[in-house]
Amino acid sequence: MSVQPVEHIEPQAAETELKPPPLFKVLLLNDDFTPMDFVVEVLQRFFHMNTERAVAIMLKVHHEGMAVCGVYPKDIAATKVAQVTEFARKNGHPLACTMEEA
Ligand code: NFA
Repeated sequence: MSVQPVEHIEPQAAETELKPPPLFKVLLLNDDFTPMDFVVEVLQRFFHMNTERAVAIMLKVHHEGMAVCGVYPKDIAATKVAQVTEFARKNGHPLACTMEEA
């Protein structure tokens, strides 16, 4: 097998240039009904936070209306949103989880 000498490789055309994949913020939104303890459990279970950090993020959502739980590539962010939403609904809570480009 031969290796192409680097000086013979054309510079990439503008249209084919590789861009880093976009990242997405996963957000939790406040509501008046979801128990605080449940939100803390969500942050520990799906975002791998310790209790201290999970309580701090839960309180940020409670007081400020929303907070970022994590930043991920698009498919992983979408999976987190789906998992959190399913877990909340199965437990009878209206907790809202969304994503937006970082
Ligand atoms: N605001 C909710 C309550 O007082 C707690 C909550 C925090 C809900 C973060 C959703 C997100 N029970």
